[in-house]
Amino acid sequence: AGPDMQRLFIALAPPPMLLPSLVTLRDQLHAEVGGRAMPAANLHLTLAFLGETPAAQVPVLLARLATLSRHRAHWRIDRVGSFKTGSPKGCIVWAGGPASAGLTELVGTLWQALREDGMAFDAKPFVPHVTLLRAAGSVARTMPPLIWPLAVPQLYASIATAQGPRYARLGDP
Ligand code: 2AM
Repeated sequence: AGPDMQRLFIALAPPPMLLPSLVTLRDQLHAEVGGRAMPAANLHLTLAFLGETPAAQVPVLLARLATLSRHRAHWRIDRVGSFKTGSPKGCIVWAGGPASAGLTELVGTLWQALREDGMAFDAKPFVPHVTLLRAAGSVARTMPPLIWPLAVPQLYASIATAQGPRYARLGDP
């Protein structure tokens, strides 16, 4: 990291209508399995993780994202689960569900655009999830579905603060 590098990722912010449901779910899970609750402003669905990236690439990324068309598709959150992190502190607890055809297409288009622009990103298979807790216990169950209308992906920078990372949306008016 350096002053000319930024920790970047591309994500969808939750539709405002879904945010209260996600926060309620987060709080229920927090009461069950503990850990650190993600602040509501940090909730997102990551589509591509770029990591430390030269700040000079930010305008290129914003211009590229502006060319992506709005998808008329949806994604369905129908379960909660957890990932082991390898740290002894516990799991990441998330809400998610299988990628819909529309979400798979959106991610495919985005990854192809990033490759055409020569952007480096983490190309591990896409597992759509919204992280709700960190350093928590494990959980796995289905839940009443939440329908998430897909929108245009946004560029985020992860900014370290004393209270933990804050995710800033770049290019917002
Ligand atoms: P996570 O919530 O499951 O940790 C910012 O760190 C966002 O990028 C988070 O949504 C994080 O997922 C995601 N991400 C994907 N790949 C990552 C990686 N290799 N390192 C860190 N975060 C990654």
